[in-house]
Amino acid sequence: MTVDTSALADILDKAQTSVTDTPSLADSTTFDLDDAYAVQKDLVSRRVARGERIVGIKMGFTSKAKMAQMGVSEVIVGSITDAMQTDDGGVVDLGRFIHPKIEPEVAYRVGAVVDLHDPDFDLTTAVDAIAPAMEIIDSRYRDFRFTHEDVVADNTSAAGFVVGEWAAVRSIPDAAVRITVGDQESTGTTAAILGDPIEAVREAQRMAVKRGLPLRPGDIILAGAATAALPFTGGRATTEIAGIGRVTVLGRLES
Ligand code: OOG
Ligand code: MG
Repeated sequence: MTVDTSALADILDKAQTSVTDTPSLADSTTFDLDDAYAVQKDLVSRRVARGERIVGIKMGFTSKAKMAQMGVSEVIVGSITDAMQTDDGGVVDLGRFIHPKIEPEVAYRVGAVVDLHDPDFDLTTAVDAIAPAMEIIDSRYRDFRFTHEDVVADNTSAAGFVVGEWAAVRSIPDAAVRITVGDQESTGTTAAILGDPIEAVREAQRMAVKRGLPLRPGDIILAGAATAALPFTGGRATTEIAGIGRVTVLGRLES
């Protein structure tokens, strides 16, 4: 049976734009991973049709902390857009989200035109900058309950992000990571991200080729959270990553 991926994208798009959760699609529909990436592609193209610009990709479930928190154990990839970005130190309107969580990320920047289809090409040689970052995830699924296929279809819960100051790319295989939101905190190390976050760039290359996602000069790659995500109901969220610095965002309910 063929799956109506457009109808599934419709459900997720409405959930996002109306800020209302939806039950897991997998509860009522059988669809495989290729279908899920087709739904994601449709969903992202609706955002682009509304004027958003794709500014990079995000990796998910690159750490055991995240896999354990969400019960999904395979690396996933999604797209991030300019509308999801808040400047470092800026204010994000939490009214845009259903039940946002925030997590620490390492961001890499693509520094050159890349040929993803050249088998000898190595994306790690083409990233020119690194920065501390945070991602706001906002699963469109009720209670963040989803299958691997569900979360891929939902563009990997992508909803917001903030990137700190870019610095020349450097190796941070085991740097301390600390995120605080009000009086909550999560700590870990960048080693939790596939042993070294640069491995997430390698994985990003493999997934971008496999799923047909472009990478252009200036694009951002989020390597995936090193710690479990924290609920973000308001106040200041700050992430500090040893050796690359800190990044902050203020969450406020404005709408
Ligand atoms: C899915 C997104 C996972 C990460 O950094 O591992 C992710 C979710 O947890 O809802 O962004
Ligand atoms: Mg993330």
